[in-house]
Amino acid sequence: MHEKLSSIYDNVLRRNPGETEFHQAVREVLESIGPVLGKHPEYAESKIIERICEPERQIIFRVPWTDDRGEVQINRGFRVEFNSALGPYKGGLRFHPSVYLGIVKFLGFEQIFKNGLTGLPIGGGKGGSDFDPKGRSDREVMRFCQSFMTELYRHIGEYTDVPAGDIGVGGREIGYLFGQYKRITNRYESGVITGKGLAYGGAQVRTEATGYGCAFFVDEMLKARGTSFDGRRVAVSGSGNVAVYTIEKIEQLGGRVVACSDSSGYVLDEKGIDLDLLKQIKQVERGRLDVYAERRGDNATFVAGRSVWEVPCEVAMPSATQNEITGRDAAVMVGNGCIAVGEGANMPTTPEGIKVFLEAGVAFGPGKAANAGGVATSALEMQQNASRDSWTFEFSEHRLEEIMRDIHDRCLQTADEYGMPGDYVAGANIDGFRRVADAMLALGLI
Ligand code: NDP
Ligand code: 2IT
Repeated sequence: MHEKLSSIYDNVLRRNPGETEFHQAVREVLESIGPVLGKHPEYAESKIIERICEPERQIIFRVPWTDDRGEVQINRGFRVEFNSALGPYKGGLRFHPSVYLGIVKFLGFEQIFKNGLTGLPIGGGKGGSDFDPKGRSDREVMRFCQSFMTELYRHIGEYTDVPAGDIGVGGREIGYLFGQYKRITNRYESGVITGKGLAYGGAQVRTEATGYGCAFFVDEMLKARGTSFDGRRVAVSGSGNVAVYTIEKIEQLGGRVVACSDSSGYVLDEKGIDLDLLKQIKQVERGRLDVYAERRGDNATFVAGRSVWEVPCEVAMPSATQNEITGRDAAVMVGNGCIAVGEGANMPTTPEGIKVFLEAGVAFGPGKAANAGGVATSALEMQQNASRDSWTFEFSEHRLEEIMRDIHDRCLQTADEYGMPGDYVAGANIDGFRRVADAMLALGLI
C-alpha cells in the first residue's frame, strides 16, 4: 500500500477498534487508489480520504418490542449515514443476528463507491439491527419493524436518507416500515424508502434488480472475453432475493445453475435448479433448503453443513454474505475450472480469495460493481416516485441493462487507464472513489 494510505489505514484501525469487516472494506479500497494520488495530489492535500473513512453521522438506538408470548424483547438498531456528497444517503437495512456497528460500517463504506459507480445521484449509507426474523411470526416482524421505524423516522426522508432492503429485509418488512413512517409523519412520502410493493409506489424490476443486474454484469465480462453464459455450469450461493433472481436471469441467458445454498447447506441439482419450486419454498413458505431436495426427488441432493463452493462450476455467483469464499475455496474453484465470478453479495470473497482469482486470470466482478443494479434500480424507483410516474417492466429492465453495461465498461476503461487491464477491482474502486472525491472537493470542506 502507498505510504500515505498506509498511515491513513493505521489511523482507521486505531479509531475503529474491533470492526474487522469495516477495516477489510477500507483496506481493499485504499489498496486500489494509490495510483490515483500520483495523478491527483489535490485529493491528499485536502484529506479527502481521511474524510471519506469517517462517517458523516452514526445513529445507534434501542428497539423494544413484544413477542407473541407477551415477553419484552430488546434489539439494537443502527443507521450509518456515511457520505452525502452525491445525493441523499442511500443503502439498505440488514436484519440478522450478526449485525453490529462494524458490519453496518463496512456495508455503508462499500455503498458510497457502489452508488458513485452507478452515475446516479445517491450518497452512501446503511443500517439494520441484530434482530433475527427467522422463525418469527408476521405479527412479531410487524411489531419489530414498527418499533424500529418509531426511532428511525426522525433521521430519514426523501431528500435526507433513503433506506431499502438487504439480508432479512424484503417486501414484507419494507411494507411494515413504510406503513409506520407514513403513520407517524402523516405524509405519503413514497421516496423515503425503496423496494416498496407494486401496490403502493414500488417500481417494476426492483425486486429482481440485484440478481438480474449481477447476471448482466457477468454476461458483459464473458462477452469481453469472447464467450457467454450459453451452456455453462453455474453455482450460486444463498437462496434469498439476490440468489433467486440471479438464477432466473442466468437461466434466461442460457446458463445452467446446478447449485444454491442457505445457512444450513447446499442443494446440488444437475438438471438445473427448479426455480418455481425454489421460490415456493423460500419466498412463500419461508422454509429451509432440505425441503427442496425432498420435493424434487431423485434429481437433487441436499448436502448439510458444507460450502457450495466445493461444487465444480465454470461461473460462480456468491449471493449470500460476506467472507463466504476463502483463499482455499477460491483455489479449489480455480482448480475446478471456474472462469468468472460475479459478487451478488457484498464482500463475499476474502482478500486471499480475490488474490487467487486475479492471479489465475478469472474474470472477477467485485460487489461494488456487479451488485450495483439493486441500488441503481432503487434510484429509478425514487425517480418514478418524485415524478409520480411508473414505468413498464420492459423499460425498467432495459434501463438496468444499460446501467450495468455502463458500469462494466467504465471499470474496464479505468483499469486500462491505470495500467491494470482486466482488473475490475481496481477499476471499480478507482472510478467510484474519483466520483465521490470530485464532488467532495467541489462542495468545500465537508
Ligand atoms: P436475503 O435475506 O434475501 O437472503 C440471504 C441469503 O443468504 C439466504 O439464503 C441466507 O440463508 C443466506 N445467508 C445470509 N447470511 C448467511 C450467513 N451468515 N451464512 C450463510 N448463509 C447466509 O438477502 P439478500 O438476497 O437481499 O442479500 C444477499 C447478499 O446480497 C447480501 O450480502 C446483501 O448485502 C447483498 N446485496 C443485496 C441487495 C438487495 O437488493 N437485496 C443489493 C446488493 C447486495 P438463511 O436464510 O439460511 O440465513
Ligand atoms: O447493498 C445494497 O446495495 C443493497 N442492499 C440495496 C440498497 C438500496 O438502497 O437499494
